Amino acid sequence: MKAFEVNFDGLVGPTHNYGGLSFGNIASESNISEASNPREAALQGLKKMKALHDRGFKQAVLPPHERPCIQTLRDIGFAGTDECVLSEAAKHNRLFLSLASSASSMWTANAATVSPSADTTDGRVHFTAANLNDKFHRSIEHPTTSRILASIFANDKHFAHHRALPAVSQFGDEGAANHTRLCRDYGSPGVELFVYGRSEFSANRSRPLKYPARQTLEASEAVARLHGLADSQVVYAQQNPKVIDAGVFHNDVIAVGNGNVLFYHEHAFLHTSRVLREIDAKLQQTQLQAIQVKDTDVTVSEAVRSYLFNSQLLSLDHGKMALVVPHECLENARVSSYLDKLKAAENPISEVMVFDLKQSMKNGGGPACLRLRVVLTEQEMAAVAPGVMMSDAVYCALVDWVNKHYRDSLTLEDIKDPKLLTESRQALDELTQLLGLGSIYPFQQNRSFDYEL
Ligand code: SUG
Repeated sequence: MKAFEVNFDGLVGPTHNYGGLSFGNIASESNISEASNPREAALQGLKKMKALHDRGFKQAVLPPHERPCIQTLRDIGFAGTDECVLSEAAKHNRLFLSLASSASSMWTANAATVSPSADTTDGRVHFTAANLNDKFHRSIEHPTTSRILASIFANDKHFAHHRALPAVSQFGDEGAANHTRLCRDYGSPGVELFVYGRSEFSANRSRPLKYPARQTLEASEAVARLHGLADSQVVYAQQNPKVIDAGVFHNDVIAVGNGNVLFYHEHAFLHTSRVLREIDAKLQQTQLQAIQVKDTDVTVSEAVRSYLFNSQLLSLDHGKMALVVPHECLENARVSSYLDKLKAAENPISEVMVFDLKQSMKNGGGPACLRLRVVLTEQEMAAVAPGVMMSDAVYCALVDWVNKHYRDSLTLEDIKDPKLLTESRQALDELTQLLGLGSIYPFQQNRSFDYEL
């Protein structure tokens, strides 16, 4: 069956800001409280989507979440009108306001884990929203994520939605940031590689010492079970605890896969040769092409600063691939010269595409973080809500919408202002109409949603 990879990029929200909330994510911690530019952030993301759409890649958009999330502040005891909740929370502890206001839903690689229909026992595309349990500001995303995914992929015949895993650290799940699919072509059964940082219930005690390992083996196994993946199609690999301690908070900061290619740093995994052998043995009708980057070419710290591996690896014609990297990769001479070498060498990567995503990078999110990959057949694609698919018209409408509603400078002080809440809600309400999504935000129904599938 012919299938395509569709990249669903997160649209940056009108309250994009730098909260410094992600311990273990060096960029997030370093840019705390710096003024952000939400308009520029959204336009940078849209420019990448449009450029990839223009090149013939299938591109779609996921809407941002409402921030500040008033419901979160109500959940921790602030009451009264929305304006009251906002000002009381800010007065009590600015951190609460910051936690309820993070830009983090824009990194849709963390929205969910997705298994294509070619891999699942019931022949449907399976989605499990990520509980993002390691960080409070991210743990509040999954109810809205689930509503958004359910409204875009609203067809039981083709799509199965699972609620997020239990909200405890033992089942910490970071979604597609720790999951890669390798295959001969998108429509044939693939191998799903789940990368975890620690195990809670097994005898394996290796884990990082400084920073948290967000993804557990138990969460990865639970997602594979929910999606109906056969053992013969799944590989579990442990992230090297030392790289987590060096700032690799998600596996997609140190490795990326596409088709039969795995592009990774030599220190990315524990027991690397065993992992590669298992992937290769489980791949059907093709062989794994492993492209290993040596520490002597690019160190882990250079990889973390440049986000070389937080790239999108996209299939071109004739088995070739393009690597979509952030501009930071050109700013580091060694990474830049490695990329020249990579293009010239004997391997499928023949092109490097560079994008300016600085507003996202300052929070630790590169090109790969900004997109959720969904492999779909033609029939499945026809069942997707059409308004979210990128087109020239959708791009123009979204750019106009951003220019109309977004500010060009924002700090936490501005987020306290109830005027911004009203402004953002107006913008998001208009957006759901523009994308044809119906009511996905609590404020649109004037009540809080209790999430139910
Ligand atoms: O979870 N940053 C995100 C970045 C996510 C990147 N995604 C992937 N690697 N797939 C995180 O650490 C920072 C928000 C703040 O500090 O305001 C933040 O949540």
